[in-house]
Amino acid sequence: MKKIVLIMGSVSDQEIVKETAEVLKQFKVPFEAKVLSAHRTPKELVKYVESLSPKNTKVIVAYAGMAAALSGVVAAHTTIPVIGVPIETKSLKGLDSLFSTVQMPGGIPVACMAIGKAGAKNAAIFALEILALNDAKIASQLKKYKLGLKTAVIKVSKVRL
Ligand code: RP5
Repeated sequence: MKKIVLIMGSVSDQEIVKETAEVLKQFKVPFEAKVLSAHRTPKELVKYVESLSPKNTKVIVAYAGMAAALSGVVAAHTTIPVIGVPIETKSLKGLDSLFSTVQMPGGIPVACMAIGKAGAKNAAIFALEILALNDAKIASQLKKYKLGLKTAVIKVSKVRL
């Protein structure tokens, strides 16, 4: 079983999930991705989440749109940290997904990221930051990554208008 597991509510979420996958590939950290829905395959979802052991899997990232119950249901069935990524929707621009993901009752936390691509990218970084607590190689990769972000801003900091 991989250290990071990505669960999306629908195959239609995969373009956003790819944003997480790209970062994890860049860091050469293996992951497993699954499509399982809180509403359409509830029993299969719970069976899968309960099969994950905290000894092996350190972070779960869940992606869902609309009445996005996925991350909450995942968190209800495990003690592995759960990161939620709200998927942007046509009707409510992802506010529906955001509120469904972020407004968890006390005791069942979900670390909710931003809506859409930025959230998916940050889910990867946040998951890596969790792994880095016990992995010096990932910690050093993250340091370099953040230094790269800083350098990119400094390069363009003198703007002639
Ligand atoms: C959610 O409903 C999924 O996570 C997806 O974002 C949304 C729409 O799913 P599809 O109708 O495209 O399968 O459960």
